[in-house]
Amino acid sequence: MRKNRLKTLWREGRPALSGWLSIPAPFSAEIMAHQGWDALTVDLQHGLIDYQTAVGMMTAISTTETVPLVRIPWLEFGLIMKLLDAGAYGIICPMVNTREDAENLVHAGRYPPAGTRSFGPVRAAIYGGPDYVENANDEIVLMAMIETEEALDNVKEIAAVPGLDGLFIGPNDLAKSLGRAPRLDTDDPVVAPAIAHIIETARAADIACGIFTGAPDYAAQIVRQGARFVAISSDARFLAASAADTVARFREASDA
Ligand code: 3PY
Ligand code: MG
Repeated sequence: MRKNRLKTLWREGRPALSGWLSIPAPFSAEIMAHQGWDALTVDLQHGLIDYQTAVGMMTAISTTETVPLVRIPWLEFGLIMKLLDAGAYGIICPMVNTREDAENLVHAGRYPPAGTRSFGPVRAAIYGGPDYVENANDEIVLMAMIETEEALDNVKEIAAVPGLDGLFIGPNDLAKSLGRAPRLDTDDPVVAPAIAHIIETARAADIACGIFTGAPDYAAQIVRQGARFVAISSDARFLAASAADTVARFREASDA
């Protein structure tokens, strides 16, 4: 089976860098896949992407060595199965609040005896290789999002669930849940220590910790703090920022 580069990086103690895809298009996914990210996360929660488009986007990503990941909309067994069958090499699951939620994520994402994933890797075996089914439980990455006060209270129990590869912090939802303003790359006196606590809890449980960030400087800082998976910005944000900058520079130059 094709190796999961995230697992290789983590074994070597190195961080993995993910891009984030919100635009529902295989071509924009292909452009992003050719920019050198370790992984790309297809966002089916807040991105504008449905299942069929996600399949085309993962096919586009697989023109490169970039690892295709998906964030699912919610903890839903059927959709996890279908996205893994379509070749996702990792699942990021929002709103994992309890040990039971994390156990359900593992059940959905692993073949028996570790879980209850149903057999049928239609595209996954083409992307991953003919020995996909024998090795999928070892290569597929499952990450639980910690983004509520309840999850924060239960984070040690969640991190201890066998078969879970990592935690992924949603800083906006976490801030909202803690009664603070949602913000990326935050230095909020309540949220920043909570983020540090989650990273430390993952480290103590010997699993990876990731976080969604807005900019490379903060992402590098949070890696120095111990994070092993950082997503930076998104395709839609890059497009908007670059277009806005070009328009502004033209206006400035033509007015001068
Ligand atoms: C959050 O900030 O809540 C997220 O889910 C980021 O992806
Ligand atoms: Mg969130």
